[in-house]
Amino acid sequence: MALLSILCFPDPKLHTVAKPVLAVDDRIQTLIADMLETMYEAKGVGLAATQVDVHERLIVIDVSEGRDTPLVLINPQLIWASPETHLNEEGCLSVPGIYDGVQRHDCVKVEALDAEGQKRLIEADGLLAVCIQHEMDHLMGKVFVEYLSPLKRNRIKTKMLKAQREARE
Ligand code: K1U
Ligand code: ZN
Repeated sequence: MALLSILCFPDPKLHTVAKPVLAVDDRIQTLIADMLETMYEAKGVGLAATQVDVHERLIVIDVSEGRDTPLVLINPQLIWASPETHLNEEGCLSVPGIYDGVQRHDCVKVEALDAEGQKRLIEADGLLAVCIQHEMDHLMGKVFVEYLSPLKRNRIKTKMLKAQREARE
């Protein structure tokens, strides 16, 4: 297994729209293992392939207390979203240290392939529903800060660029 580098906002590669996974083969199994290791090491609850510069529709999630219940979604399709929404505090491993409120559907139903290539229906609420919506946005090239006002987004962009410049010095 290997730790992967996570792209940081405002890297333009985060805006790439991911293509479907064509086959759940050894390459994808290795990518799943590496993404899970990277997500656990970064203490995240989710990670989209986009964030590790792989532009294919693959997400890993683990919202369990014990950090021992990984969920793998390949080629996820949103098939239903509740009309009820809530403002949820979100973070992002690609925008470290920034947390803000995003309006999300309370419940979602998603169809996807699992790590074995089997079709599954996932019915989610709570943090899992929020995380699935956040990760599916990544696959569409959308970062959560794009839901914030232009003023907030620009402040975050300036802060991130400064932190990246200082880290290089
Ligand atoms: O996609 C990512 O960057 C991972 C992201 C997923 C996410 C968390 C919370 C709401 C929406 C999406 C994170 O893991 S952020 C950091 C985190 O560990 C966390 C944040 C809030 C609650 C629980 C964990
Ligand atoms: Zn994110």
